[in-house]
This record gives sequence, structure tokens and C-alpha cells, in this order.
Amino acid sequence: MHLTRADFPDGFLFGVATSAYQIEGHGFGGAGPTHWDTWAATPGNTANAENGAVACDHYHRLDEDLDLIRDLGADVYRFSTSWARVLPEGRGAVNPAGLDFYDRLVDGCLARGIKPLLTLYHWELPAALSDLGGWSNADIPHWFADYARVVMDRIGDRVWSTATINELWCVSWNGHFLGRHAPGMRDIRATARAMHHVLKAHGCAVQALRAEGIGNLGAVTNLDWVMTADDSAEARAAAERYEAIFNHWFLGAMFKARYPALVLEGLEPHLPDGWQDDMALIAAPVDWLGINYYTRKLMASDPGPWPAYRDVAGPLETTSMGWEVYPDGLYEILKWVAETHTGDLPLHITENGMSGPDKVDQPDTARIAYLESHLTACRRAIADGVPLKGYYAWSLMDNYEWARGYEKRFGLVHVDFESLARTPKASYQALASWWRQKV
Ligand code: IFM
Repeated sequence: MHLTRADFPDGFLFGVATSAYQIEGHGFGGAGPTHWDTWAATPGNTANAENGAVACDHYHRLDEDLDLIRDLGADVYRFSTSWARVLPEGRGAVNPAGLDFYDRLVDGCLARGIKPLLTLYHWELPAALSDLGGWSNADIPHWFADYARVVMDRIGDRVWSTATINELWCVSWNGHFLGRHAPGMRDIRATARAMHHVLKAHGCAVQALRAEGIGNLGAVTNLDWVMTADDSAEARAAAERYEAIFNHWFLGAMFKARYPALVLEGLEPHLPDGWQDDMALIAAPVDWLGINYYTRKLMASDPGPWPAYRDVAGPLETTSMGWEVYPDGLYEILKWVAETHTGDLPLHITENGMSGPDKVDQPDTARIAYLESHLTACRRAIADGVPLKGYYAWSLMDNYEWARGYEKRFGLVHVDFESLARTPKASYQALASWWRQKV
């Protein structure tokens, strides 16, 4: 890899990201069931009916994994806490063993000179809250703020930074409109409510944590660079609708206190009464924005009902997820977000990486090229004035890729899901060769 730390501004942070359900293993240590356990247990929902019960068994291999992060030369480790591990019923009684685990994780990072970057919610909702309607229940913003307080009362004095909710689109649209993630619904009223409540939960948690004097709070969105599949006016309109749902809904709410008209066209009749009164809370200032970027989307119009778009396969090289490799989209997204929504607010790439058909004994050269081209896109954006402060690769190690199971390998470290042995890949070595050279 032809990059060095000197190619980035002083103090620029490099790191890796993971999430609780994708690596920890679940259903032991006092943790309660989650809606991902129930959804994965429903025949046909996940590849090979796989779930996160064992995953990478990170819960029992914490020190080995933190050593891997240290030896990579990472400055930051982005991890998430599992709501159901901390509060098995989602509310009420705390599971002390769960908080102890995260306490050890944070201390283990600090002892190794790694900054712990916490995400409070990365998709595994306690099943008890799912029974009550989950993200479509109007009380969930308050349940989430209470949970955030419980976590931060224990580790808030030592985490370097805290994000609220990972990828709000996935929590709301993917889980309630497309039905591709837990809870696997296809219901427009539940979608509209989840789209609003997930943002209100973000706002309530920011408000609750600020009241406790906690700083360095951020939000994490997944953004696609959206292009049209052809030059027609219909394709342009379809791309605008997709972009409004995927990008503008969340950024517009958090940074401009408004929802885009193109989405209200479909969702407004189903939003909870008085939603307008929540917009100031949702737009409460954050200290940074995290962007998860993987690919671009090529959109065409669709004859079907609203939102009447479809994405079209493009001509570029794809990863094993079928996602086109398009580093220019990362540059464009960074420029666009800073110019239109965030201005001088620090930005971080909180996820970026690729899945490949990796074998433990073969170098993952495609991943090295992917990472290098996307880091180069970051450099271009920085040179053009974008206040980008950090880049965290997805992911430390191969893990549970949700509905796609264990076949889709995103890791810098190979995991043998039989023996659970970890083997650093060539991409890990390529990053370590310059990340370890602290300037
Ligand atoms: O694995 C996921 C992660 O949980 C959220 N962002 C995208 C990744 C790759 O699909």
C-alpha cells in the first residue's frame, strides 16, 4: 500500500470497527434474547439459518482480539454495546455481567493505547421491546435514552467518544419497509414510525447524555452516492426519491430539523401525530458525524407504486456482496455532506471495507486495493477542505453479516468459524505496515 501516516493531517485517526451481535456471541452471560435471534430462528430469513449465537466468540476472546487491534497500530476501536446484554428485558433490571464485560473492553483498549469509540445501538433490539412494537412504539426514544444512561454511567468516564445509533436507514427502512432485516416487517405505518422514532431516540439520547456532562457525541449514517442508470427524466426523479429516503431523511432531520418533501409524499399520513414538535430535539447539535460508505447506487424508475425506483447493476467490479467498487463516491459524499449539511463539523468514516471470497492461505489483494483507493479518496476530500478526522475500516475480523450469514467476509483478520482461530490477512499486514509508524 503506497500510503503513510504523513499523507494525512497530524492527528488523523485510523482504526477498525465491529458490532456486538456480529462478533460477541449471544444468549449467555445473562444477556436477554434479541429480535435478531428470533428473526434468524424464523426459517428462510438468514443464509443457512445462521445467527449470532457463537459468532466470533469475542466475549470469551476479548484480550486476543484487543491485542490484534493494538498490533495493527489502530488508534481507535469502534465497538458497540448490546442493549440486551446490558438490560436483558430492554428496561428495568441491569445484567451486571454485561456491564462488567464492557468495562473490561474499555479498560483493555486504554491499557493498549487505543481510543474506545462506542456505538450504543447496532441493531440487536431486546426481544422484550420488540414484543411491544420495537421501533414503532412511541416510547422507544425514552427506553433508548434510559439504556444509554445505564451504559454511560458505567463506562462514560473512559470512552473516548460515543455514537448513538448505527445506520438509521437500516434500523427503520430496511427492517420495516423492505423486511430484509429484523424485525422483517413490510408495513408502511411501522416504517414511518420507525423512521421518526429512530431519529427521536438519537435526539433523546444526546439530550440525556449532555445533561450528564458527557461530550464528544456523534451520529452514524450510512450514505450511498446516488447516480442515474440513464439520462431520462424518470431516472432522475427516481434517483431523487431514493436519495431523499436514504440520505436526506436522516441528514435533513439531524442537521436542518426537517424532512424532505419527497419522502413525506409517501410517509406523512403514517407518521405519529405531532412529529413536527420533535424536530428541534432531533437536530440537537452533535460533535461529529460518522459516515459509513461502501458503494454507489445506480437508480432507474420503476412502474410500481411509491417510491417507484429500482437499482440497476452497474458495469464496475463488484465485491462478494454484489456492491460496485466506487471510491470516487466516497470523495463525492464527503464533499456533498460537508457542503450541504455539516460545514465545519468533524467527519469520520466510521465504516468502509469490502467482503470477498477470502481463503486463509491466499492474500486478499482485492481488499488491499479497495482500502487504498478509498483512503486515497479521503485524502482528496481533505485536500479540498473537508474536515475529515478519522477512518475506521469495516471490519476487524470476519463476522456475522446479518441476513447473509458467515459467508460474506469483511475482516482484516480471517476467522475460521469451526475452530474460531484468527489469522491476520494480507490487508491487515498492509495497514499495519504504516499504521504502526506513529508520527
Ligand atoms: O456488517 C455491516 C454492519 O453491521 C453495518 N454496516 C454495513 C456492514 C456491511 O454490510
